[in-house]
Amino acid sequence: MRLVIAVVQDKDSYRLSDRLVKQGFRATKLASTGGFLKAGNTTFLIGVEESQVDEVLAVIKESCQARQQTVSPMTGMASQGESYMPYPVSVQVGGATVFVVDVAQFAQY
Ligand code: 2BA
Repeated sequence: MRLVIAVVQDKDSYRLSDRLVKQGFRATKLASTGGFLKAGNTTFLIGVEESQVDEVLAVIKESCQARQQTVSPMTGMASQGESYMPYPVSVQVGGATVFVVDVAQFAQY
């Protein structure tokens, strides 16, 4: 078994969870926060058989889009005492950031 962990933008989370359910995949959504932008995002935990990983990755890929996001000087980089950025910086936020990990054991009680 594999655990697919996908960090996606909040804007894409409804579409992704809808498609996962329609295609018969089980998933858990966690509210999360990006370390860099300090903005909310959504982390999906999706437990699947190894043979289903590619299908899940395809659903994630088609449900999530990359967007440009502007980091203002007082958020992200400058808010924690890091070097001051006097002007807004534009960064591209995925798509989705995906990890696929081996599951040593799976149980439901
Ligand atoms: P954030 O950490 O808020 O990062 C948002 C975007 O800011 C990133 O988009 C990237 O374009 C940029 N960025 C992040 N750290 C940077 C840095 N040190 N210098 C310059 N630019 C930086 P994505 O790479 O698409 O990441 C989107 C979100 O996925 C991240 O939000 C974070 O929540 C998660 N993520 C990305 N890589 C990760 C990793 N290796 N481990 C855990 N979570 C990760």
